[in-house]
Amino acid sequence: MATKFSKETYLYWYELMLLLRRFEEKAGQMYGMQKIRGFCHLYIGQEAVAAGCMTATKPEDSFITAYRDHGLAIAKGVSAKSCMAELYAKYTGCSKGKGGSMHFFGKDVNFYGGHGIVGAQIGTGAGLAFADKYNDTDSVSLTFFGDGAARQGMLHETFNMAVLWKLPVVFICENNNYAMGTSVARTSKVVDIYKLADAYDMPADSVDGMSPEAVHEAVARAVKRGRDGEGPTLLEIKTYRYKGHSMSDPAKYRTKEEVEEYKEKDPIDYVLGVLKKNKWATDADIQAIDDRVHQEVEEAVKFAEESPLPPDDEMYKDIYAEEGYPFIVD
Ligand SMILES: Cc1ncc(C[n+]2csc(CCOP(=O)(O)OP(=O)(O)O)c2C)c(N)n1
Repeated sequence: MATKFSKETYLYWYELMLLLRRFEEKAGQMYGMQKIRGFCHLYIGQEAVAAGCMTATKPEDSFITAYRDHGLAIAKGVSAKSCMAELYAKYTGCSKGKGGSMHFFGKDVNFYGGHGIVGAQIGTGAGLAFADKYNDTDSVSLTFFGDGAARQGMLHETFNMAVLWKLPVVFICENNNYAMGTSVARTSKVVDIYKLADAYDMPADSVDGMSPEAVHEAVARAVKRGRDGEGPTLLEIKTYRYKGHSMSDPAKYRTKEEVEEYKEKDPIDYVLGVLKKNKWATDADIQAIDDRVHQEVEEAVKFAEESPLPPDDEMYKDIYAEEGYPFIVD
């Protein structure tokens, strides 16, 4: 079987996507047991986006996304342990237990969140790219958002400035067909989101988000434009979430057949098929990967269970960047 990528790349994709899937399945299970509370938006089904973006970028490149952030955070290198602890609101979490599911963060690995206001991170992502350009680094900002966020004013203002200033940013719309229960077609007459770039004279592409290969190729092209000083690109990556919008979504706005149709194209099954057809992994090799992933997730749960809650005085920390602000003296 002819493949575009190496054995090592497919093995990496398989293990990464399996880790994201198993982490989230476990998170869903723990949510059902009320170990995890509050908001929780699962990424299951969208893993090929994270996989393709990882192999097409360098560790120095930054990622910033919305609240459906577990997959991208773990892919970028925020540990499964600190992510699970964050879901449990524990002090050892990646945001000290104060952010929860929607606010994962890992500055040391250039993961800049985790944002709950739909569309807000689009401007911040362009800001990261501005900093890269200003500091004359070689890095690019990957700024992710959903199809619902594509209808926000923030996107349009940011696209305009990013093109004008030739910022090294790749705007990635993870189009999973729905914004909560609202389909793309119900939010605008323009259903091909990549076409929004035309208004700003920005290059754009529509990408198969169930294929890590297609994601890698499109992101690599866009990242190269950013590094070469040619400015931003918009990628509309067509993907699908198998689960509801959040944990409390009966998903009545779509049919079971539609969900099954996408599961047929599951990226983890696909990559496993490539590994098997090329005899790049024996059953024992696959089992070893599955065991490793299982162990990492189990250790993450144990770590979260055994970690302490944040101390009370933590409530007043990390609110303002400047010590003592807003300088109220009594
Ligand atoms: C400014 C703003 N308006 C509304 C909401 C409520 N809200 C939370 S998620 C969501 C849907 C966004 O969907 P999309 O951008 O497609 O992302 P997806 O959930 O598909 O990943 C909405 C409207 C919000 N958080 N922020």
